[in-house]
Amino acid sequence: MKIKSFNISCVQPPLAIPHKTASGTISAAPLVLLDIETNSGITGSTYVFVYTPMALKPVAGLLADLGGMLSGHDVAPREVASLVQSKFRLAGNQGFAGMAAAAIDMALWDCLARAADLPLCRLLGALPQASRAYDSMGQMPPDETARQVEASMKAGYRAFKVKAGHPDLSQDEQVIEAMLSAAAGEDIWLAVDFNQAFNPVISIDRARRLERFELAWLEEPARAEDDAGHARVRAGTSIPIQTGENWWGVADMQRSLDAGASDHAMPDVMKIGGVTGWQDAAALAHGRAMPVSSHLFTEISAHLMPATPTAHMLEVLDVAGAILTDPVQISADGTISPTDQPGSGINWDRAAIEKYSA
Ligand code: SMN
Ligand code: MG
Repeated sequence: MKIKSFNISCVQPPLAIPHKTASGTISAAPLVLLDIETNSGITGSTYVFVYTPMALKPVAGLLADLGGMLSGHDVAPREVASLVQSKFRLAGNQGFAGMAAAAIDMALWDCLARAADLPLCRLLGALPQASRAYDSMGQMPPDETARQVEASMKAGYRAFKVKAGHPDLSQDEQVIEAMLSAAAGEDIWLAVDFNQAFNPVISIDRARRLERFELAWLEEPARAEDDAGHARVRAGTSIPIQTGENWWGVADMQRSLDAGASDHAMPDVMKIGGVTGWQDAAALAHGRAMPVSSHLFTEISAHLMPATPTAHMLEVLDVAGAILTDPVQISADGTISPTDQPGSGINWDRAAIEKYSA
């Protein structure tokens, strides 16, 4: 099967709830959609979430150039990944180049799964098992957060993550207390995300004040690239430390693990290098018996987690549901299953794409 052409489009569907973090607010989801047509009539599809509308054109432009370069090439994701990386060796494989490379990788794996008439998880040798999922919430006032928890619990969630890092720690404590009271009587799983907002000294002080809540993890308590800072916070609190959404490829992950930066690993399937990069990351974590949780990209992550030996939690923060015909659904037991049709769970709602075209 050979690559024939790339079809690229940019959309900005609104988020159901604007997502406020300690490092910025996201109210719409800037997505670059990629369809890779092959000479066998199979088309593989994916999207990349590029965080800011300013990234839409650069990533789409890189994909257009790469599409021309890859036309006629075999649908062999690992080989294509190393070829694309070689093209950006001098410029750098992070940022927009990394986003474009991951889009190609995910779309090629979607091609392979569709060509094999298999859900991606089965192509990777796994069964379509359900993953325990958590509802990932932005920063909201305590009462609004409580309302969200009640609504999510009705849908089936028993696990939540909230963006902490308010200017005043008491605000974080009030939000967490509101969540726990909204879930009163239920044994809920709760994690907190600082989104790189504090230096290690402040994070340690805040973490110690939050230990009474017995949180599942504290995420990004230092700058993403500050492995030593993460390790310092990890040594200063009993709360397990989570990080990884900003690892660009497994080399970043290796450095972080070598520094003892965290107890958990949370690769982002785009930034880690697509399905190919995820497989390498999953193996690295497996070697250290380190729990692996997903970041965004719920649809394809639902296929990757069953193929991840130390799979832990699946994040649900819906950025693409508005443009898909079968957005992921939480089950009554708080889990999410991969789609059981061929591919990685990406089927476009063309009318919605038109409507949200950016
Ligand atoms: C996050 C970061 C960026 C966009 C959305 C959400 C957050 C997470 O760090 O872990 O979900
Ligand atoms: Mg995070």
